[in-house]
Amino acid sequence: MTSTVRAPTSHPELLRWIEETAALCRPDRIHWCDGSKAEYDRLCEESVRRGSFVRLDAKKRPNCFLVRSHPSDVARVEDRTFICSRRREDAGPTNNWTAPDEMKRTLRGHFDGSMRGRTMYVIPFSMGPIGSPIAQIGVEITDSPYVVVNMSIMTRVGTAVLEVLGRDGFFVPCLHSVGAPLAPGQADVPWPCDPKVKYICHFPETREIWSYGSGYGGNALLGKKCLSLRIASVMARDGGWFAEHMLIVGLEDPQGRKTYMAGAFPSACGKTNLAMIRPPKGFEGWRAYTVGDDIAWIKPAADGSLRAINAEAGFFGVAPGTSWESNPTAMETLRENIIFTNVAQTDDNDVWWEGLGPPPKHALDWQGKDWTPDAGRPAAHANSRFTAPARQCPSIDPSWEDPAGVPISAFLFGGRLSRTFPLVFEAFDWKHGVFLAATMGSEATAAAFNQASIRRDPFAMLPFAGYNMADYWKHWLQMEERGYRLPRIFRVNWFRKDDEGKFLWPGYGQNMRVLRWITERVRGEGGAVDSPLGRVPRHEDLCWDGLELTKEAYRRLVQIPRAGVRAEADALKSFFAQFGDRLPAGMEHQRAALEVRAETMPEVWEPE
Ligand code: SAT
Ligand code: MN
Repeated sequence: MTSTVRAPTSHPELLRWIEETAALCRPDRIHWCDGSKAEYDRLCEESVRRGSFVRLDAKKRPNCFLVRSHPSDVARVEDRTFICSRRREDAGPTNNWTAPDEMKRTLRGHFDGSMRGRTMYVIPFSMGPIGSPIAQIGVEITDSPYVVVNMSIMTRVGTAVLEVLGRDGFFVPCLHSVGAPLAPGQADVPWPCDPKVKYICHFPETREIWSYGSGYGGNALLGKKCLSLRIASVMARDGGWFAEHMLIVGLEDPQGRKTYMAGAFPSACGKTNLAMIRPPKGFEGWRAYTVGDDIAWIKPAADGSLRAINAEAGFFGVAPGTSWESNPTAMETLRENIIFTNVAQTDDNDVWWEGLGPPPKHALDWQGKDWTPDAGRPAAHANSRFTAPARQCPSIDPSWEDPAGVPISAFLFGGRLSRTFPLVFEAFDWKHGVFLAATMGSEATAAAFNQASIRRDPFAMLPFAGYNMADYWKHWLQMEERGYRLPRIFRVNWFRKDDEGKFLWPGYGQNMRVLRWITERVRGEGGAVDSPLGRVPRHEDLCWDGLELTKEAYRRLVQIPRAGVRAEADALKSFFAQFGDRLPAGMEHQRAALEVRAETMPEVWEPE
């Protein structure tokens, strides 16, 4: 039987939902999370005693824990992710769909008794600074202590949220169960989950989330992709704002002028690295500040500017590849108070992952098995993660918790493209920018010359838009008609290669040269020339202090072959066709205009 507790709220709708859910899931206990440090410490300690968490070395990693997931529960499950709108067309061709009533029936069957033998935690949380006009409140019910402590880092949890919610405030109900009930006397496992059945379901019209069977990251921390992107994208469409899969970074020049930009990149394109960029040699007097690395909520302000908040309070970053060379800011952030998931454990009780530095002679791999460098398998899972409080990031922006948000001057969209697409180019106008963002993507395979097929990831939102992608583009296009001071739109590509397959651009901190040009463009200062794809800087338009990059090397970074442009305009035909008559006419106009530019351009376009 569920033992009763005094609820710290008198919100009738919330109380009714808790009661109903407890009756369905039948937990042994209910715990209302207050978000305190004492609660966090106690849950971690209990998890260590149960064998779910490993406490890392107190000197090397103070207050840090390592968690190993079930080997099958290591990433988001897109094929088990559903947008359950009333009408199938509203979910669109890029989402899985099931009718809401039917899905609820199925889910009730799985949630029935799913929390037996466990504690049901109630987590009131705010996405964005508590009380900010851009923030939203959610309440997650979960039977996973791992979820509770991760949510405490990634969001703002606790009593202060309930105070803002009051008696009749709006909240998004987020129901989660790992789907592993315990029979009386049955021993628990370190990472309970349902290895066979998983459902990550969104009900956009009623703004609800139900997640069953997984304990991992984006499947279980429901404030993140589920609320902040899939549900919030629908709320943003309805309310005239943007909920985006974007980092936010602020650049300060030596005169103290600050420019904020928001950027969307598909996974594995260095989003967290860019959010934490450090100015390179030659950029003395410049500073870069981090506002967020994954989710930006952007609303028009009274003065017509677009203002953005980081919806989150922490970083859930990919560990492999993070090092003192690639991202020293992240490395400093990871010193204490971190939850590591699925990385390797060294013999001195610290962590290690591929790309961190020389491998240890011996370690335990992400599944806790003995590992040596000649094991023939990675020590850390490729999707192993760190959960880190944003406030301890050394580059965190002084305004990162400003309830009014920071003003956005530029949008960046990037992918991983070895050919055709220059290092950076600016859209001709807003409509063209929306087209560039809608058609971005990364190479699926680096096949023969100009043949590599591009896996499209519009706005880096393909798995995260909670409604028809074509309607999402329409929403972006319509923003132009409302008279706001809209940011300029840029495409970037750090991944251009030469014919031998070598990267042409050093990347990482050197990307600051591109960001600096963008700050100049938005102030009306930086130079550029028109190309068939957009406005491209010439060699002399970028600052080269501290880096030797010859005019010839630069030429190869930005030149555009006609065959590549033709192939792009052609490939977009079938990409757009899947949206049928939901495709906004403006998108096809842009595609056709690109086709025309391909026909009139030289064999190879170059900036001079
Ligand atoms: O697992 S998360 O969705 O939180 C992270 C990611 O896959 O981008
Ligand atoms: Mn992400």
